[in-house]
Amino acid sequence: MVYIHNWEEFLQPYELTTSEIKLKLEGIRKQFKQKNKHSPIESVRVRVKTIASILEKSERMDLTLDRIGEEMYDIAGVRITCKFVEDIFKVVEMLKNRSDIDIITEIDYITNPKDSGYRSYHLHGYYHLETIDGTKQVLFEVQIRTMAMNFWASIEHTMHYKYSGDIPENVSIRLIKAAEAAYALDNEMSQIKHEIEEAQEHFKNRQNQGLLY
Ligand code: 0O2
Repeated sequence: MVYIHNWEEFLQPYELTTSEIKLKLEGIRKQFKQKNKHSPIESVRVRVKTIASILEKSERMDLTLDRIGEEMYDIAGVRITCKFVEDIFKVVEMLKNRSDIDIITEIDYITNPKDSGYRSYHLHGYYHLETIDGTKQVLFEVQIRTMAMNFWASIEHTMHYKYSGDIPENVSIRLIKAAEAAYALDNEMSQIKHEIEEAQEHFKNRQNQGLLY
């Protein structure tokens, strides 16, 4: 059992990390809006794992205190939702190119969904947190998904609690089908967006050629 003498002190870097990342990502969204451009980031939610959950996971992973900071990558969690699937990959590139973050792992559950039907893009990385004792590398996880994927994941997560992790087979099958339906909706929305953009481009070109008034 991991013993932490001062939880407030232990959790503070994670609290600061999530707050700073949220502020910065929301700043990016505002910049896109100010320029009248589509923002790949629709919303940002953050959470720091509860003490009970950290203790439960450290038991399960058989972690000692010194290894928690190195191996428990989701104490600081960031969830970014996007309107379109293609936005997810833009956000991944944006995060990889930041100088205040080092990405160490990426898991693409969009191209390779989990057996449950779960889709999302996960990144694990270190955030360079400025503290009074210098820069601290704080491990964090970011989950990037569309609004439809997020809707599905939140319902499925609730089901896990309802059935204490043992979802009946018929419900699991319906959830897998629902995940496919959500993905089909995502693809349809991307297609519609693409067609609207093409029509707008065509209209602009005709206007520039003086064919439209
Ligand atoms: P919460 O409450 O969202 O934090 P582990 O982190 O060890 O439990 P693992 O296998 O190391 O799990 O990582 P994985 O599978 O990438 O899962 C990490 C997180 O992704 C989960 O955290 C969920 O948030 C989400 N996730 C993964 N698979 C599913 C799924 O099938 N359904 C839903 N709804 N979410 C999923 P936690 O700690 O499980 O939950």
